[in-house]
Amino acid sequence: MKKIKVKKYGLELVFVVIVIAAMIPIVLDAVANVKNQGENQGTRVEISMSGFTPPVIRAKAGEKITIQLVNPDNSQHSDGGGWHQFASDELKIDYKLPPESTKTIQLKVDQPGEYVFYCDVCCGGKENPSMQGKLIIT
Ligand SMILES: [Cu+2]
Repeated sequence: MKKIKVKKYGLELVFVVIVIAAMIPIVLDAVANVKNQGENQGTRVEISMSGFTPPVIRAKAGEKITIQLVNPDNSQHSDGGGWHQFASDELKIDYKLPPESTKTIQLKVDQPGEYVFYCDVCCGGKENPSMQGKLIIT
């Protein structure tokens, strides 16, 4: 009789462990989100020899857009010396990033539409499709 009771308790324990294990990624994700919001680093955009990651940024018209530009390339790169750029003629912005640097910028775009941004200091410049990205304002 006692043995059966122990076995039942064991099954419940396994169930509880499974539920907790399933919740861990959800909780960690929520904690990470809160942390990111607190630091207000915005959308992370990496600019490297392979282009913009991600190449598309979406935002709402009239809202403050925070973008954290990250240039992971070092100055040993022969093409452009590791420098990259985040520029848009339509948005009238032109930021240049030294090798291995990070820069947080803020924008506000009132007019919905698609705005092309590019890097013109490496890899064939802005004519190279991979050195272009798009800011989509809805
Ligand atoms: Cu570049």
